[in-house]
Amino acid sequence: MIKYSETVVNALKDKSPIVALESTIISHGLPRPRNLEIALEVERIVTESGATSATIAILDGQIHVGLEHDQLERVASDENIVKASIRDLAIITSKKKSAATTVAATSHIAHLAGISLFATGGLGGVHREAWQSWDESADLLALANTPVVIVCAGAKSILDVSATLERLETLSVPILGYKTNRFPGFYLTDSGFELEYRADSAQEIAQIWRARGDVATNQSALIVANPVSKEMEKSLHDQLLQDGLARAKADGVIGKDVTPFLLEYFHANSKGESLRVNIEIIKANAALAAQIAVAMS
Ligand code: PSU
Ligand code: MN
Repeated sequence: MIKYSETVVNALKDKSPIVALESTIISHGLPRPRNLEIALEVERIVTESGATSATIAILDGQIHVGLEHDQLERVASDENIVKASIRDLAIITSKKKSAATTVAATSHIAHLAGISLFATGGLGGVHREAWQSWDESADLLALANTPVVIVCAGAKSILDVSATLERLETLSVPILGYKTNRFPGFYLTDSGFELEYRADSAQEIAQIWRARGDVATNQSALIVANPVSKEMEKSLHDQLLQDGLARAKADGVIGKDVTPFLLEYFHANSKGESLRVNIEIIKANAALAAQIAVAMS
């Protein structure tokens, strides 16, 4: 059911470290044509850090774990590629369509493939005014049900971060700040919320991962929250967020279009700042995920 790239097949055979990477960030989270360059660079960082990269996407109904260059190029350049979450997987494969996978769908497939490390940018979560819209990312439920270590820069700041943290607590999803006790805010180093626990090395994270099995709490994800080192200017961030949310409301943007719309709004209006930060985030997360994968193997 899954088609593995040659390098991923070999890494699985050798039981050597592998890092899964998502594709929605490429197709719906970063502007073309820079997205391809960035995706390649992120894969290179994983390799240089001693692990094998496995970018996950669906092409013509086939689930791919590890993409060849031309396949990655398709994901990056095809304007009609859809964003697929877990509920879409069987529909996309049956209809032989192509799709980029979200955090939820990517972690689901990574787990199916026997890969336990996953690097992304920012998690999905509870949207602002969710009490009216009921808009909660499927990433949350996936995190509760999928045993992968997910390295991210916290939840996207476009979200209701407080509500997202409450939901993660309810869903029993553990969070470790990497060298920090503050929950990162994606574009911002600090979302304004504290984390109870931190880890200061890849070895410590690997040890906590193993300890979960001993107490039978290894059915969920383990979130490693890695803050961006040079954040976006706070006043610019807050202004764009306010304007972007107002624009989304005025334009009637709903459902799975909300997140791509807001990310695109930031990219179009921040004079390159949101892109700079987003690139830094995914590169740093890929490198850290590879270090943890090495420590775990
Ligand atoms: N993080 C990024 N860029 C992105 C996303 C995350 O830096 O584009 C994507 C992920 O695929 C995540 C999705 O799963 O946004 C969340 O979408 P929604 O809020 O519709 O669940
Ligand atoms: Mn949603």
